[in-house]
Amino acid sequence: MKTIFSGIQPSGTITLGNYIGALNQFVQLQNDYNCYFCIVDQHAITVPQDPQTLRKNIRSLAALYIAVGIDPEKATLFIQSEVPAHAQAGWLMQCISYIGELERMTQFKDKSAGKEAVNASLLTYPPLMAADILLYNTDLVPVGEDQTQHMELTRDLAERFNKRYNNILTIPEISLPKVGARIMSLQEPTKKMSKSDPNQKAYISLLDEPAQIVKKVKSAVTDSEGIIKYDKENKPGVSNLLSIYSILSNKTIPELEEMYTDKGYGDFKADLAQVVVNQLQPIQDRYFQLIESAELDEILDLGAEKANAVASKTLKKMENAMGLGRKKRK
Ligand code: ATP
Ligand code: LTN
Repeated sequence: MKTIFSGIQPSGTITLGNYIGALNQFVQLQNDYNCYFCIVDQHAITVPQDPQTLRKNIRSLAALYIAVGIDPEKATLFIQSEVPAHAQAGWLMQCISYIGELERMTQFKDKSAGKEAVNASLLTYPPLMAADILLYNTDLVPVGEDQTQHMELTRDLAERFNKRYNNILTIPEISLPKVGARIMSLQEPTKKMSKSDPNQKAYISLLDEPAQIVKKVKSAVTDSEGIIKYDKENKPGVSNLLSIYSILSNKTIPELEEMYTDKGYGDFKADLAQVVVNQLQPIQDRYFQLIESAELDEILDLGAEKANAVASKTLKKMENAMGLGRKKRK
């Protein structure tokens, strides 16, 4: 069975974009692959985080993974900082990375732009991501479009390691979702929906209450044409809403266009809001059962244990190949 690894940062409450672009794929994939899903808290601290909020977000993300349908019997769910091999292998990966290639990453350029003091970890974020993936002999990494460049670097680092030391690392492939790889902001539909957007009206979080969802969908930016038609270029707002509607309702976009030929944006948005509320209701119910439960801790303890067993083995192999420490006496 092939292996999948993916991670989400606990940098806020996950959005409908994360759900459609990432989590929803994870739920499908867990049936056919040996899956590792990680809460990458060490990546989250590459930008300032309030410690109490971070703790809350880590637990909340864990509960949401389960609430959307990740089955801990099928997939291994764990917190990155609870498996020490990640930081250790991250260091090894840094030792074979060049500053030049790290400075070329667009995420580094975006996140460091205009800042006076830039954390070194923002630069060394990709070698840690490479370590996450390579520790599990991963074949496939399901992510959204924005992670393509990091994935190319991960493959380069693995190939470099294999050439320089020993052929021990599996070279992973990226897997992009066929639909919904990029859900757009409700307020600026030419920009990606993002959980760290300062404008809360720009995204729907998986934990928004029904009244908030109705309000956010109602105030989503559209256009003055009043026609419900998919046209990404000229009608980015309506097209984004149609994509969300289509993915959540299993109706095709032409079917939806047909359904709303004689109706206006008001009816369309009211129905869409209801579809979102209905989709999120069972997720939220499950979330609130889990969030304070001992069951969640058991899942995460077991996940860390399973991840640790695999990751520490690969780490040992890497250290041996690089000549670190001492050779064990027989
Ligand atoms: P942040 O705002 O903190 O940068 P984010 O919302 O962009 O976070 P990440 O934690 O970086 O989310 O990403 C988690 C996963 O969700 C990744 O695989 C990413 O590619 C995917 N993803 C994020 N935003 C979207 C979106 N708008 N549409 C589709 N997929 C997305
Ligand atoms: N960089 C990713 C999060 C991430 C990740 C990973 C994704 C960290 N390590 C390993 C896949 C595999 C992001 O910002 N979405």
